[in-house]
Amino acid sequence: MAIERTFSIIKPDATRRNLTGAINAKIEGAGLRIVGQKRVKWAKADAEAFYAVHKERPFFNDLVAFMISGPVVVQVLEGENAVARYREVMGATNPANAAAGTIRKEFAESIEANSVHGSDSPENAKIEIAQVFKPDEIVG
Ligand code: RTP
Ligand code: MG
Repeated sequence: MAIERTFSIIKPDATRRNLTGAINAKIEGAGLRIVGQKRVKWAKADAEAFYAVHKERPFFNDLVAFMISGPVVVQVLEGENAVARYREVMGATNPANAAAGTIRKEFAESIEANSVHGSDSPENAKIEIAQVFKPDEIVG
């Protein structure tokens, strides 16, 4: 099995409640290595660019407002099958549907304020990582 990378965001609802460490413990406990990490405050243009794929969705404006409401922690995670593995660790988008033990089941407040983002494919992971990290900010 090839070592893969995925892109993660710890969202403003989680940084506000001081959950960065608890979420990182879940990530590391699942065998994923945090090979890049920085805490940033996104500008509106950053959030709009990142979520451009959702531009036509009814929740787009609310989502952008939420993502700039506080700091986020952006991360690169590395491990076997990292993209799918992290999606499992995160749980379903809506915490009401998330499995026991997942980040969203334990920590998410709502379908929007759902604590974390994770890339949905290896191709998108590469694009998202390149959007947010310089190569020398990732140390594998
Ligand atoms: P993510 O991209 O953040 O990992 O989450 P996801 O794939 O599970 O969800 P996606 O469908 O890509 O939606 C992106 C984010 O938009 C917010 N959302 N709000 N109000 C709503 O109905 C709604 N639906 C989605 C969530 O923050 C979701 O993670
Ligand atoms: Mg998504």
